[in-house]
Amino acid sequence: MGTSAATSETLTASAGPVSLPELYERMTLIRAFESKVGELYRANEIPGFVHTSLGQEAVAAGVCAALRDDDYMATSHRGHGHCLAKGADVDGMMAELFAKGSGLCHGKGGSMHVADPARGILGANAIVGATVPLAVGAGLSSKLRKQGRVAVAFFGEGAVNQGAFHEALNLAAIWSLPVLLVCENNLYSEFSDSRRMSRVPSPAERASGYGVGAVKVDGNDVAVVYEAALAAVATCRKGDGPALVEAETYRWQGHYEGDSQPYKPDDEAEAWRGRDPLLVARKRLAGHEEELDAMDARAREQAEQAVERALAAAPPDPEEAYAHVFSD
Ligand SMILES: Cc1ncc(C[n+]2csc(CCOP(=O)(O)OP(=O)(O)O)c2C)c(N)n1
Ligand SMILES: [Mg+2]
Repeated sequence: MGTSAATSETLTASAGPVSLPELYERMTLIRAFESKVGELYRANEIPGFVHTSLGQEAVAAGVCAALRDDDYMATSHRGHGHCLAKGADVDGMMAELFAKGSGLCHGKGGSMHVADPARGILGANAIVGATVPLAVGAGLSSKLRKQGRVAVAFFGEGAVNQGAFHEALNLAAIWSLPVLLVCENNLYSEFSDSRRMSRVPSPAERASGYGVGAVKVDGNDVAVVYEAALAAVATCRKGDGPALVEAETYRWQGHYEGDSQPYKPDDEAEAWRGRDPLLVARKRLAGHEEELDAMDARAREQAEQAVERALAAAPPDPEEAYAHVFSD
């Protein structure tokens, strides 16, 4: 596991079954999907709140590529990319955001509550820090049933100041659960600079207090994230979990779509745009520009079509207001 050693050659040859072009394809799909979502939200076409992860695509793509289809994943309010990377249907996701009956949750969840149990997606969740106990519960179930499934929790650096994170991490540690904690450190928690919220600058350092191994990686380099995730998932699968990966990244947009971000220094966003995860991957894949351009075009087309289908779809049937709401 390293922070800079991987190249497209070593990745294709040795890092794992998913190639760098495939990782790029997953990132460009997330980019296209969320760019479209942002545009439509600003045009008042999408109800509720929308939090995009533009600029953070490498974390979702790199981590989820290291997972099996039946592994569990829990995500936060900023979870579109994680769900798409874990295999959620693009049309079903888009329709869900538009609150249509054809949505993955029949239009009753929306952006912050997308779930797809068939793909191990336990759900997006707006309660900061809550993904960690959810994944720990799923990891415990996998361990007791001897299923070999790993449970991943995505959360932001703001969540590591929540009690739920610490309690759940401690339980996962003493029970050696197959749980991978992925902290997307994008520097901001709502409208505040997270670097002023703790004397401990790095969320990864918190893990050592619980006897849990952690790595901090460049979260804008999908090759690096993927390698770190493969190693951490292998640790969990072997029964030596949990593990924590801190991915250093940056959210390009505000906390939610519409936030004008007066709290960010002027030059910071520009500097991070120079580290655009798609550009970082393109540099590794120099010589394959045509192929990558075609992937970008296909992703944009897929997002466009998903929007058209969502707009044409019917809202949930009022007769079904109480269906899909409670579990048995
Ligand atoms: C328990 C709880 N406390 C507060 C909030 C309000 N809130 C929503 S998002 C957020 C910040 C989250 O920051 P971070 O964990 O870094 O995630 P990011 O938004 O950067 O992805 C807060 C405080 C909440 N939703 N849940
Ligand atoms: Mg954050």
